[in-house]
Amino acid sequence: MIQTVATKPFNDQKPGTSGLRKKVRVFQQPHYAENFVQSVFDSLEGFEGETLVVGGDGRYLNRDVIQIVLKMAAANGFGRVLVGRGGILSTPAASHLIRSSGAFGGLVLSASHNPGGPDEDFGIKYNVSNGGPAPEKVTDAIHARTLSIDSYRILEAGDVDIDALGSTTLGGMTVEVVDPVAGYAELMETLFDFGAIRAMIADGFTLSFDSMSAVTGPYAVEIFEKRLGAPAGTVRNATPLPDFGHHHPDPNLVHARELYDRMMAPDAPDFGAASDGDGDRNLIIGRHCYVTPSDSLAVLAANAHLAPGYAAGLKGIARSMPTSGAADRVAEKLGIPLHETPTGWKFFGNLLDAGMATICGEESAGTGSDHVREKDGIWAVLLWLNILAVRRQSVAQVMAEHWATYGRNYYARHDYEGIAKDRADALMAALRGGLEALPGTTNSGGAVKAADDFAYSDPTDQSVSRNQGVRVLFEDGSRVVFRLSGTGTEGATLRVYIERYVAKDGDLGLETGEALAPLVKAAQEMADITGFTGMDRPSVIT
Ligand code: VG1
Ligand code: CO
Repeated sequence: MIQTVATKPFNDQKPGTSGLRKKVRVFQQPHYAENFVQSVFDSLEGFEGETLVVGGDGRYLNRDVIQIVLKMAAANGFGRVLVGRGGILSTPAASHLIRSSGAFGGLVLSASHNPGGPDEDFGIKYNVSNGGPAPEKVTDAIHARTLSIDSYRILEAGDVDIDALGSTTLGGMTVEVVDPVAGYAELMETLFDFGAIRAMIADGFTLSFDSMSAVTGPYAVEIFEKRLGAPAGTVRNATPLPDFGHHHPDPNLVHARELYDRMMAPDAPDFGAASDGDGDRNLIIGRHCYVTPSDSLAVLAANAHLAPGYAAGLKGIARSMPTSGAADRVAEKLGIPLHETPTGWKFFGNLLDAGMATICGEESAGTGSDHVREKDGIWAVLLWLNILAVRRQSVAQVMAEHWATYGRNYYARHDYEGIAKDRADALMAALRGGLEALPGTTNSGGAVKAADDFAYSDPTDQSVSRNQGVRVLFEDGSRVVFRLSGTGTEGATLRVYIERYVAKDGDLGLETGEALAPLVKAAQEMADITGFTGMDRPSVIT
């Protein structure tokens, strides 16, 4: 029986950079998840009888919210729901499943790189029929609906068994429990030369992949160990756990420290990588050679043609504004357009749909292509492996040649976490207020050439997104960018992105901290970070 349940709006359900993310305890309030799911459905038109995809990264609350979604989808008139077995679907696999099944859309349950568990984070994100995160006009409509909602519809029924493959019915709707890995692994085989990678591994090439007890475990074991022949144990922390084994599933130099240390050890494997909670991010570390995500994007774009799926070349490259300009130089050399978008994958969807870009990336360890409409961690690892298998070089050699060709963009991101929200807002307001006066002045970073608050006009639908981050550009091409995170669930996080370009005949072998020190100082001077936050150093440097 379909129940209509009376409810009241929650005033904190505005989707952020990537869906709605809150503490688990917030989601556990009566009606909280239901309100949001109903608000999503209420913002859509024409899904009667259509297919919805549901799955998540296995974190705490995943199974409970899946049952809610199934019963609400049935009560709202969907014809079919595809759910990953055990409630598991990595974000890129969900994107692929939406596309390959012709679904109307999907709900991805994840708080991505945020920790999981009863005291940690949960999230819900709606993806549209192209497989990508809902664009801003949809998330704005969802938010508006959360503020006026007064009831939701849910089927009164027992829980569906989501651990056994196959079909059942729920009210008038079909529920199909699908293998979360198979379709995705097959897609990967169409893009990359698995034979060449397998031969490289058989020849003694060694790799280590850290799934961080998050969603990529089953995908990585199937692909790297079973299909590519890497020895058992190549994939570490391979079982998705509801609390990620108390780890923070963010593949950066702080939280993937174990991998970093292994890759810097004398007996390091040839190649190391890690992914995040929901499998859309990637960290690449070669033997004794860390690769910044911005450089990784540039290298992948420059070499993508070596993989079968990209042999015809790229149509364009897109990167988020704070991502370094390393990819710009590759686009220039290839003679293809470079698009600069705001932070968040939702801005790449239109460019990919329009065939204006093939490869996209963000400095936050996200890279992907037009094979799906999300960033894709395992995809990036496979493209790296395919490139190494063809070039028969180490990661360090590939990087050295890349910089010798294009120059080097020294790059780091400094995060100041857990700032009181009003202090963070005051810092940004002061910075914005001083922008006009900056050009023509000189500080520790050098002479300021230009300063603005980034606004993006989507070339496909002319929609405009403003206030996407403050950028300060220096005469020598260096850059400092400031923005507040849109994925956190506690206080505010200030992100400061620092970049310095050194041409190919310059000093390419500096230590990053040393190369960027004057710009770090300039960031302090311009934003008075210590004055506003009381912090004299960042909490995380990546
Ligand atoms: C962060 C990253 C951004 C990324 C987003 C979602 O957003 O900076 O590049 O797209 O997380 O990634 P923010 O607003 O906190 O800076 V994921 O892997 O959490 O879906
Ligand atoms: Co993620």
